[in-house]
Amino acid sequence: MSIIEQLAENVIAGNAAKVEEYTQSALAEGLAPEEILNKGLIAAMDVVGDKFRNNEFYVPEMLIAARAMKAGIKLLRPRLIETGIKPIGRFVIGTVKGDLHDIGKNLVSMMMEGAGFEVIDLGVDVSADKFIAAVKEYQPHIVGLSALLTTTMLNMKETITAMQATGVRDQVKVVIGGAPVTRQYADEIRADGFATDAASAVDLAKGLLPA
Ligand code: B1M
Repeated sequence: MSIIEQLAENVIAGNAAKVEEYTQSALAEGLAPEEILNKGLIAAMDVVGDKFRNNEFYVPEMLIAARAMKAGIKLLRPRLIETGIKPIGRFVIGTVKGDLHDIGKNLVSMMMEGAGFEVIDLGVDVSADKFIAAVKEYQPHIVGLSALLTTTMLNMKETITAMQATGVRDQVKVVIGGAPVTRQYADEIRADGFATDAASAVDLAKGLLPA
């Protein structure tokens, strides 16, 4: 098995220490950081996403794999910046105002990073104003809103309405998700998309990028 294949296997298995080891060996052998990222880390997270969709993996396995992937990304990041590799898109994400749940949001964030997005994670309890300021500052392609409570879900609407009022809504795509969120709600508040889990959030986001 090649180093890259071993790296991918260990991401899928969620073995962060081995992922660090193989990422370092791959760099030491002179492999391009972009190749290590695409054929090792991202390819592995694609497999993880497929396994999740097929019910072979559940949330814990996906979280562990995503953490292992992050261990590799951490080592690659400075080298990727040096080589000037471009992310496939920029994604701002946060849990909406009043809501402190971040496990699902972090999972979406990690899977997006694994798919090659540059991710700006605003954290939890993010007000509409903070989302708007982030759109102005980072000019993302997509903004992701997460909510776990039926009460805070209403702040997704408030955020989109405030984005409209300040004129930034048309600059970005807005996707929403979280346990209480439904397609009907997404349509009602005029979000551009809705995803039930982290793997489908990646597919959704990729499909919303400009051609
Ligand atoms: Co809270 N909580 N909680 N909680 N909590 C729920 C959500 C609840 C359903 C439990 C219950 O009553 N059965 C309930 C909500 C009821 C409702 O509104 N209908 C609830 C409640 C009531 C509360 C408090 C109000 C409790 C209290 O204090 N009285 C309080 C609120 C605090 C606040 O936010 N202001 C509260 C607090 C907490 C803890 C702090 C203790 C903790 C959060 C810790 C943390 O996140 N750091 C917590 C937890 C852990 C839960 C449960 C048990 C688990 C949530 C979770 O992490 N799931 C939850 C019950 C449950 O869901 N079984 C519950 C795992 C995670 C991977 O899934 O977040 O759904 P999930 O994310 C998925 C998808 O939803 C989707 O992808 C993710 C990965 O597949 N997704 C997106 C999520 N965001 C997305 C964004 C996207 C796309 C997809 O695009 C942008």
